[in-house]
Amino acid sequence: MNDVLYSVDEAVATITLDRPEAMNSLTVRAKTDLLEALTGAANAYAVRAVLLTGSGRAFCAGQDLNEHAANLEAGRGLNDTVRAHYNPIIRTIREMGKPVVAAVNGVAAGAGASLAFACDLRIASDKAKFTMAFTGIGLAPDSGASWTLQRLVGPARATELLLLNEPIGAARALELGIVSKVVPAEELAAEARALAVRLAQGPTSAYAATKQAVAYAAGSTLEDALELEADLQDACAKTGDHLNATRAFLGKERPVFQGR
Ligand code: T3D
Repeated sequence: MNDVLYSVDEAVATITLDRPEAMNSLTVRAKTDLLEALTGAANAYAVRAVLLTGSGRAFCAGQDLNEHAANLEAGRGLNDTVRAHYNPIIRTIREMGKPVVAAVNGVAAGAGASLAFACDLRIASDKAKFTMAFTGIGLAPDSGASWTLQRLVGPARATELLLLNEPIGAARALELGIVSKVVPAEELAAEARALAVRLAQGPTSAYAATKQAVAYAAGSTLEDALELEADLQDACAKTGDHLNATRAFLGKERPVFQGR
């Protein structure tokens, strides 16, 4: 991988977008690397949580507009990058049975904002900024922003943010519920890592079931959601983590989760 750093420690896979000179904007190579890293983390038994962040002063400025312009000028349009690259990246984040934390260290624009929205939790530096960017260059939302943002802030606010494309600072993002915590820039790496490690030490199967239940319920009837919850709960009840945690509770001990 050239444009993404990948490391695993304490069962946390840290994925860092690493094109700081271009604000971690996404070329085909960067998107291919990111998908490879996410797929590797999703499939690795030893990984129980994922931390996604950016090098330098940006989280991710979205599509690399130099590459994009070259495609337009050559008559290739978007060169199918939405279906070929962005969609699989977002699906991999949403569907992996492990929590994904975004440490938003700076600006998150366009598909870069969408990437953050797709994660399960977002913690931001006080220097972070979200800008939808799409309409700024005459495009509509992609990489799941039309789906994720309205689930974070509601349809009216999501429409406003996407149409008006006004930058939102970290404090406003916290008010709106786009991020769950804002910390001083110099504390972000440690805070986000502590959160990811905490999740990596948790009941991984129960977290996977929680992600699945919430995603399904967002588009289902109550009846269907109840049915899936019952199935998922049956599966969780069969895990060693559930048995051990129940015993630990009754023994007034702290549970130790093995992730299965
Ligand atoms: O194929 C497809 O396009 C379909 C998919 C689309 C998905 C999308 O993501 S569409 C949205 C694409 N992104 C944008 O429109 C964001 C463009 N960038 C900005 O609006 C601003 O640069 C930022 C708000 C991100 C940051 O502003 P600021 O003032 O902090 O920095 P800056 O001076 O504007 O940028 C610093 C450098 O990064 C600059 O390069 P230079 O002059 O130092 O050589 C700038 O050109 C470069 N940069 C920033 N964003 C991009 C970029 N280079 C390439 N692509 C970018 N997206």
